Amino acid sequence: MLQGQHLIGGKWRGSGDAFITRSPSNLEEAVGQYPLGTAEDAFAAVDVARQALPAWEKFNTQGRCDILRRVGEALTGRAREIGTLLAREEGKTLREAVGETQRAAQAFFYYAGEVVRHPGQFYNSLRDGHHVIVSYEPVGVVSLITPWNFPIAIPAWKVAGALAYGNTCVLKPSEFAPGCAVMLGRILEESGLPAGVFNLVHGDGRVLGDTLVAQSDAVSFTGSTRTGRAILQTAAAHMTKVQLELGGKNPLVVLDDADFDTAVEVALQGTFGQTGQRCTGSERLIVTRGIHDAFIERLTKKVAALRVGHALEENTEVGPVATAPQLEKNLTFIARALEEGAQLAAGGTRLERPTPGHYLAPTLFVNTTPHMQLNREETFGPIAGVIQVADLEEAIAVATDCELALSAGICTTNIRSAERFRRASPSGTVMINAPTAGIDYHVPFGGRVPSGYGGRELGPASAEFFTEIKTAYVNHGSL
Ligand code: TXE
Repeated sequence: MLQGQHLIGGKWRGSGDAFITRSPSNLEEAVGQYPLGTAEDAFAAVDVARQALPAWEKFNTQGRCDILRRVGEALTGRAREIGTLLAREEGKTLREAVGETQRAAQAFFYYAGEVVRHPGQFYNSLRDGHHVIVSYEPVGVVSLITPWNFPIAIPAWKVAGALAYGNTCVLKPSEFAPGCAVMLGRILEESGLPAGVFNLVHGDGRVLGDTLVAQSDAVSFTGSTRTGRAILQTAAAHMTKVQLELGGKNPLVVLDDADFDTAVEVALQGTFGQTGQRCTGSERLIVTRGIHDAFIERLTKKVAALRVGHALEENTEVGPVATAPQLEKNLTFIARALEEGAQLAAGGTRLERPTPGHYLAPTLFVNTTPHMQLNREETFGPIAGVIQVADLEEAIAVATDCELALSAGICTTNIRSAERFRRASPSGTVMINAPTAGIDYHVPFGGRVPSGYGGRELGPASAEFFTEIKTAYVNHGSL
């Protein structure tokens, strides 16, 4: 069992109350033990991060780049080991978990490059004998609060971004899957990161959150919209800079002229990949009349054939649901959908496997309407509902009639329809003939309120969040 600890000021520590994580593939298997952090731990972590800030801000540029690159190399080299821990603790398949670790490594490589591409501008001034320099300085101490569904990729891209632009940070990983964050902390240390630049605290976000948000200069959060709102309130009271990546209820439109095989595959991947536990997962399948029957027939067969099982078994295509509350939530959505008259085409029940776990059959509902709970609130599981519509215009109306606006997709071979959809969608991410989930690290990612708040993550957008602008007027006199 992994013995995780807080990492505060270069010291691994943690005594007192502890919590244990269990594998959702086998609830009899304990995966890790971690200290249950207190507000004092959070305070201490922010404090040492603040002390480490002046030296890290001035740290040699090549040296900082080298450290991030070494972290990327270590994550690559240890992808299977870390992926195995991830799959055991969170429940996604080993293939998905190793892929996620490799993606985490790529984020470090990208940000290693960003260190030397650090932005800045030079302007001629309006005044004779002056010029203007615009520079981008670290925000300061950044708290990074992360969810369980991507327990290495999301911490990696937030930490790498924060460090690349000269910030120090405190990571608070999800209490459901903190093991990868411990591995990341060890790797950062081994890669030569000075003590106090990266700190790690474990525990209940409701206990640690207020201190982290109030004491830090900025907070970057990924998680539920509800928690995001709570963080925003605390941040507002303390004027902490804030970035929130929140939930989605992502529509995938399939038009009559879609390439049939592509559309089925896009729906299958977008909905059931990573056990459907992605903020960008397709949760509403909006299908036009002409293709509808054939599409749901093929999709139903594919969904029913998905192999659900232990995350570490080679043949498993869909792992267990990650947490007990999440399984409960999924089952509640299924029961409510049935009550509201949705027709079950596949799944809908828990599954028994040789080991006791949170196994749920991938679930597809057909004949659903836009007003059912299933189509209005984020389910965050291997569940989707199909809504039949007449044409592109009705598809757009249904797709956009939703508060959440993170990701949206369309399958069509008509470039005009694709472009009409791209423009009409309020979502921060639009996918054409590709699953609504699956993002690149070098371009901005995020959604509009209430799916996101305070600027995008990744790509050039992260420089905006992790830096503060300084505009300097230089009077050098006439030359
Ligand atoms: O999220 P929480 P949960 C959605 C998804 C899921 C639901 C609940 O719909 O069913 O959220 O998941 C920390 N101040 N998403 O309960 O509570 C917490 O410790 C500061 C979508 O796991 O938002 C954890 O580290 N922090 C999402 C992190 O916030 C607090 C991914 C996320 O937990 C806090 C995950 C507080 N008051 C869930 N309370 C996505 N956008 O991908 C909790 N935390």
